[in-house]
Amino acid sequence: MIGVISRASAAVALAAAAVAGPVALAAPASAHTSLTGTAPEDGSVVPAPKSVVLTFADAVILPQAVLTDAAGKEFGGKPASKGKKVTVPVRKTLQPGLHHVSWRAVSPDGHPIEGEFSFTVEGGATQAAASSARQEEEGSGPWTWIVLGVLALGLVGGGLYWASSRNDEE
Ligand SMILES: [Cu+2]
Repeated sequence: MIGVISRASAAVALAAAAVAGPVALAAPASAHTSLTGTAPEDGSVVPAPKSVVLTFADAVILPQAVLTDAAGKEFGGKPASKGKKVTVPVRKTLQPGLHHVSWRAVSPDGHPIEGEFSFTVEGGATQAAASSARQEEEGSGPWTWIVLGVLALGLVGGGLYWASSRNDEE
C-alpha cells in the first residue's frame, strides 16, 4: 500500500517537474518562493498588453517591476499584489517591438528573489523582423558549425596534400 502511494506521488512529482520544467529544477527543495508564470509569457509575441502579470508559487512581499522597451524607456506603473499575483499596469500603449521586464520581490521566507523576461509586441514590420530573426537563430544552429568545420578540414587536408606532393617532387 505504501509502495503504491509513494509510486503515485513520485509520478505526480515527475509530472509536476515536467510541467514546471527548469523553474522547478532551479528551485531548491524547501526554500524561497519562485515565479511560476508571466503574462505575456517569456519570449512570446503578443498584442500590446494593458498590464503585465507575474504569478508566484506563494504571495510575495514588496514586489517591484520595471517594464522597458528596447530603447530603455519605462512603461510600467506601480505593481499591485493580490494573492500570488503581481500586476504591473502599463501606463502607455506599448509600440511594436521587444519589451523587457525586470522584477524583484521578497519571498515569504524573507529571501529576496528576482528575475527578468521579455516579450515582443506584435505589429507590422517589427513582427516580421522578430520572426525572421528567430528563424535565423534557429538556422545558425549546429549545421553552420558543421559546414564551417568541414570547410576548415578541407582546407587543412588540401594544404597537407599540396605540401606532401611538393615534398614528393623534391
Ligand atoms: Cu529562501
